[in-house]
Amino acid sequence: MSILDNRPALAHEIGQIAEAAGYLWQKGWAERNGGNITVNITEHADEAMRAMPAISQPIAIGSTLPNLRGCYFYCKGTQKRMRDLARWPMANGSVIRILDDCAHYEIIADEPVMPTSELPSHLAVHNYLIGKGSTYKASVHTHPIELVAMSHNPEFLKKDVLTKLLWSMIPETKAFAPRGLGMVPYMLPSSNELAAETIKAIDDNYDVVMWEKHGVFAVENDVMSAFDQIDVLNKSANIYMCARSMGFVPDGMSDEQMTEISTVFHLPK
Ligand code: 2HA
Ligand code: ZN
Repeated sequence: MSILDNRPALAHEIGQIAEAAGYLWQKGWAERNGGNITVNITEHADEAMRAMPAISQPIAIGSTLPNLRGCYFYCKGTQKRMRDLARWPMANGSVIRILDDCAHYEIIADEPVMPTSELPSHLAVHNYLIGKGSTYKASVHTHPIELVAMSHNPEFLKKDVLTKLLWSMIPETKAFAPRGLGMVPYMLPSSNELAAETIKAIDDNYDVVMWEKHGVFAVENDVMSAFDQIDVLNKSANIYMCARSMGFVPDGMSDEQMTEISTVFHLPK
């Protein structure tokens, strides 16, 4: 018995999460238990699902998130591996229900797998997105090698320096990661401070934010779109590093060429 039985739309959604998890592993961005994925699946919560008994005690979120009342999330499990989640999503993640106090959740399916250590950031961001009336339902945190390497250079941490550099490597990056890369200074993983700074960066009009010397956090309509934004940004980082390792500083597209892309594709920046 699985919550996915007779729920083809939900099963498809979880299948997409599993597929994305496999890509994160294949790309080398998900060592051991690295990274996490949460998706707001409230739209799939039918009456039977809402009536399902909890299979855990109520667990404190660590903050009160008023917009999450009655919401349901699929969450990767803490200490679980992306490469395992790719094959067995319901043994390496679980579905949680936010309780009416908006400060606790309970696990409802399939197994009592405790959610990701980065749950404070993920849930705080979902709370923020709902409050804004956003269509975004998915958040992905991962450790993309080239982007994390670039975050070790203080010059790249200044606002939009890295965004501009990455956009200038290949036209698609600006078209498909059109808000660029926000920056969050180094903070303790899993902390509420990291959650608050992540929201600030997303609110500053970024879909993907860099957690300095750690990884990236992306939000999008669905998990594949979140993955794609990280993928195109990291592709640019890889092109930059390839050029540097061939011994030259890449030219980059000109400001005029990048403005043209924004005009032709009606991009937000
Ligand atoms: O879930 O990546 O940031 C493991 C992590 C924590
Ligand atoms: Zn991490």
